[in-house]
Amino acid sequence: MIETKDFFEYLKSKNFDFFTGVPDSLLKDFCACIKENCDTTHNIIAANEGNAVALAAGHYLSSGKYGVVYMQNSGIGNAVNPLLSLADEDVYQIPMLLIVGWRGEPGVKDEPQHLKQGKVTLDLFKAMDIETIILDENYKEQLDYIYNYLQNNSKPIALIVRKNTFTPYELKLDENNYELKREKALSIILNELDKDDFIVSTTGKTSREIFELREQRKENHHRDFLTVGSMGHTSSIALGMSIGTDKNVYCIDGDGSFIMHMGSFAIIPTVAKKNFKYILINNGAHESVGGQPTVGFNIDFTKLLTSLGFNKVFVAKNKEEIIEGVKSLKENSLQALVIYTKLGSRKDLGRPTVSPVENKKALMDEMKRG
Ligand SMILES: Cc1ncc(C[n+]2csc(CCOP(=O)(O)OP(=O)(O)O)c2C)c(N)n1
Repeated sequence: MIETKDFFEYLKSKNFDFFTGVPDSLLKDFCACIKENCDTTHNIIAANEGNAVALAAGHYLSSGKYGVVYMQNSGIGNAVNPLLSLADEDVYQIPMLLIVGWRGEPGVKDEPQHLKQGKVTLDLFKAMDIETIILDENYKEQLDYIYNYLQNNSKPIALIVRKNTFTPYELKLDENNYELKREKALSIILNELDKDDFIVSTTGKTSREIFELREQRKENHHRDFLTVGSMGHTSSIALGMSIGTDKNVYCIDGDGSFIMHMGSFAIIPTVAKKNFKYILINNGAHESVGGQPTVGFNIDFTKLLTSLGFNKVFVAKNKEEIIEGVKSLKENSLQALVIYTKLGSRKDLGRPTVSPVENKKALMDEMKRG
């Protein structure tokens, strides 16, 4: 294993002092170390990985310094466009260091949404003509090489990080004082929904908790679409689904996910039918991957969503308000319910035991039944 702080210090000694990216569970300790040792102008938690590449490019333009972009390999897709049409050597030739968590590495057990991404990760970089180095104990020599490479090659280079590479580094969580944890909020929502409602739930622990709550309630999973991957797209999946059915489709989103592809909310009110119901669980953090903060608590969702065309935004901070909020959502207009929750989840939280394809088939059969 690599001592996280030593790695970080060595990076700094090589003049890498601008960090940006989206947190990742596999890079949790490295991200925690950056967060604890950089101010908010030297570590920018970006909305998505493409934004992070663009931020690093901008930083290079003004300072001549190489930015460090951290991401899970799931985020490569978000980054491809600015990597190829901005930083690439055929375009602006902007050097930067990408640090990429390798979920789904072949031969290492992982969840279904990471398998294909893990298998093609090195090939994707190869196709983009970006050199990859797999981080190991010789990290000092590797970083020396990378620094020289960036000086001589004016293009990005990627350091790929395997599972369990970094030693633990504690993140001081930005705790809040809201009353309920996400799982409790979800269980209240499930109590209030009708039997024939559909749910599309977001990436990370929200979907895992909904799965387990259904098990506890001895209910099947046929009306829940668990968006295990494709972070930030839950609202668009729900929108597409709601257009094809008259049943209610409840999107249960997270603040990190909302922010990642916030642009979809400019479109939703222009096309959503009355059966599209939006619930946002706002804990001000990327809780599922270690609790790094988002700007979720800086956003006035009532102003934002009503200005985009939502008829009403209901804010809930306790059980009674959630119950009232779900009742309000059932009205015949485009509404959102924003629930403020505290951090934390069960240590023994499991993962869906139904495969994505089984989930999809059961849901589509249920749709046909109406
Ligand atoms: C494109 C992409 N980037 C990063 C991740 C890693 N990831 C999984 S869940 C998650 C946090 C989601 O935060 P939020 O929507 O606020 O939900 P919370 O975990 O707080 O419930 C992240 C960053 C991912 N799955 N996909």
